[in-house]
Amino acid sequence: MAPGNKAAYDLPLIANQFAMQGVAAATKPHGSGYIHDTFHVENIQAAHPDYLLQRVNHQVFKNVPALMENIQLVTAHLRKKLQAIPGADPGKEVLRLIPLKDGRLYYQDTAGNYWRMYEFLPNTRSYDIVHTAQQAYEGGKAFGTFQALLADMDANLLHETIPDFHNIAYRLRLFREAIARNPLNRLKEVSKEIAFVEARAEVMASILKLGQAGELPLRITHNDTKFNNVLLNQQDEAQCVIDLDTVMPGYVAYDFGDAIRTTVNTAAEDEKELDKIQVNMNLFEAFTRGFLKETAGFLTDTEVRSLAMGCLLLPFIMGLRFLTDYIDGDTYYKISFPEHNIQRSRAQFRLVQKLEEQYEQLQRIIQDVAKTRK
Ligand code: GN1
Ligand code: MG
Repeated sequence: MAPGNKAAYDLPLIANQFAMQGVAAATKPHGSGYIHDTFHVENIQAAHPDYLLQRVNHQVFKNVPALMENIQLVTAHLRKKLQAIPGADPGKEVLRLIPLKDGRLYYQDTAGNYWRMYEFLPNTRSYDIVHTAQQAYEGGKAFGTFQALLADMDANLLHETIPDFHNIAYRLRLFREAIARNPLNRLKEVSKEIAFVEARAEVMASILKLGQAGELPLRITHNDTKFNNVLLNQQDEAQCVIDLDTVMPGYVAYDFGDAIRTTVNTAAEDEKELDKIQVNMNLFEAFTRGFLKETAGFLTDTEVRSLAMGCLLLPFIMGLRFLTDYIDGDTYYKISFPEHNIQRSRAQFRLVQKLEEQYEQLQRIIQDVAKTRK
């Protein structure tokens, strides 16, 4: 059965393994993630919260126990930090894992699927496309705060849930291996995209090189800062950063760049009509203001200078991964139609081009905002 199809699983039985309060009424598919299957569990008893039940994709996250340990550690750290901030509300601002009745962090069903549960955060919403400067600013603040709150966490405690996740040299190697295999004979359709990648392979390695040379500190980063991974409240104020699966050591430009990729794009991540893809510079400035408000105090000058490059690298790396998956026969991302991955890739590469045209401007805005914040 298709993943995401709720008929595929005995959801009431699975939900019942967890130490949830109240009584599960109904479950329905939730969200727009490309990796896991997520269900909203409604509670019959209004006094108790709703829940999110997730089937973890263990093809992608090969060590689920390690992944769950990370999430436990990160949420505990965030909760502790928020408790010390006057006015903060840890109950709303950090994800809460619901353990099994026996205390373990995940349930494994008879088919070998891994399941976990979170408390559902009511009256929140996420945006696949950002519309207002306020939303962008709040998103920047949320991811900046996330970065700041984790700055004193011991990175050695964390497992690397997907090694080399944003390592461009690794991604290029997988891409070239897929080209050599060409299992579905799709290369002939993607020659332009391959040329696009090769023309930029060198320059896109600049953040990695700076890091390897010791000029960029490794920090604990989120690594999946798609804008829809921050929940805003009804007033469009940032409330909670979600999707903590890839929290691990990384460079700050990765988080900034992935968030910008999904904030400034006037069209969908997988837009078919490429001319609809434009860069909204007002949203860029607003996100940057929010992000640097929380982080400029501790980022190094080299890190601040690397942020603009992150804005090119992250859409490039996503386009590259979509393209690789297309060549490989769509084994990684969920797709809704056969050309979905190549359409996603083309949309991301168009966004790279648009951001390249604005590079000087991005850099100038970042520098101006950083100056007023330091
Ligand atoms: C995946 O599952 P989701 O949608 O949060 C992917 C990210 C990509 C994103 C592209 C573990 O995230 O790296 O940026 O799709 N996550 C993983 O939209 O590969
Ligand atoms: Mg994710």
